[in-house]
Amino acid sequence: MNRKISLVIPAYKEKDNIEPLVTRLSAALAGYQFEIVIMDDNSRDGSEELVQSLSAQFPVKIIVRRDKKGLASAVVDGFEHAASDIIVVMDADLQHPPEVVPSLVEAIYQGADVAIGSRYIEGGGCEGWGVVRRIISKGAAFISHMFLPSTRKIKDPMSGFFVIKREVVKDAKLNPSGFKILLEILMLGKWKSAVEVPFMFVTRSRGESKLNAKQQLDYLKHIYSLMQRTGELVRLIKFCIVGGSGVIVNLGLYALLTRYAGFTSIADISAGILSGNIALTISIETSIITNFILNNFFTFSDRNAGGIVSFFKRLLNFNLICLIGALIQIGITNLFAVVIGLHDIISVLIGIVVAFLWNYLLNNFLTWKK
Ligand SMILES: Nc1nc2c(ncn2[C@@H]2O[C@H](COP(=O)(O)OP(=O)(O)OP(=O)(O)O)[C@@H](O)[C@H]2O)c(=O)[nH]1
Ligand SMILES: [Mg+2]
Repeated sequence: MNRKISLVIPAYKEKDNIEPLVTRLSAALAGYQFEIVIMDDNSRDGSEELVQSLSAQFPVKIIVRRDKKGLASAVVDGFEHAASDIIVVMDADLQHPPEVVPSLVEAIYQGADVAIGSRYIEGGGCEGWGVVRRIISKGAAFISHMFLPSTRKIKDPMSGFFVIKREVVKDAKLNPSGFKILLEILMLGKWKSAVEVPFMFVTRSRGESKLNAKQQLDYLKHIYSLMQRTGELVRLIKFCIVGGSGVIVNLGLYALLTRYAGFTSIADISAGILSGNIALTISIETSIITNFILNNFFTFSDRNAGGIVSFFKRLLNFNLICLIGALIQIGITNLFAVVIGLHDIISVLIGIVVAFLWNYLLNNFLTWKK
């Protein structure tokens, strides 16, 4: 592998940051062979002229796209303008300290396919962030871990500061409208090992932030689009279908047992409550087992490796999660119907939705681990 490095840096109206960025990068990367590619979206703030004059002294160039297409698309386009097999992606506003770049690059030299500047591992952090921004950011990482399995091993999958080998993205169909480019790469790129290196996301001292509420909402759209493109949405739908089949098994078996197999109806109090409840328990447990088998061989057929022991371990896990799910459903339904006083049918529905999410996420995360 060629050891030369290309730095792809999306920039929009970052004129005041460009000179200190280029100087600090050049100092940090003395001893490395590198080029800096600034991907500008028609800032018209003098960035272009500035980079042209800096290029006499530093290995830097600026690509100006005349119609602004956004951050992620600037990075994807930047891959085409970068000449090396090792590509660094970082912001132009100095929130990603240039001095951390060498340790990320070294991680790649040592064999990692992706090296990520991480705010969420020991030694990393975010300078000057309030509680709200911290919660939003952690919440966003949590959502990604829950719904996008390939990001689970990464503590900071939304970082904009990372290094990749070119082959990771060579054949990947990246959607440049997504805002979080690293998420795209982790979900659609070809990689085996990823390493996180801590860094402090420092406060911006010049220029203005382009992050707004709309982009935070777009993040959810991005997650949805990635679920669609990677088959995770189909998995969720399969889980729903299996859940529906479980309702039929549960109801059907209960009806069979109480109508044709001698068990008494649960409503028939004169016959005692034992018989009806045994029928109910048998039918609930049977539906849990049929749901497990269908999920194991249909919904999670790509994650059911291992012998008979792991099969039964998964069955036990699934069973426990579903039982806790049922308790949660009862609790939530009571909370809304009894404590809050909502209509009973709506309360039951809310209970179903919460229990469904619980079952899906926990089983996706624990029973059929990726
Ligand atoms: N080419 C290009 N670059 C962009 C665009 N939007 C943002 N950027 C650059 O992408 C980087 C990150 O954007 P910021 O606005 O700093 O977002 P952030 O760092 O997540 O948020 P803050 O902490 O508020 O700064 C910066 O270098 C921006 O200049 C865009 O539309 N096109
Ligand atoms: Mg920034």
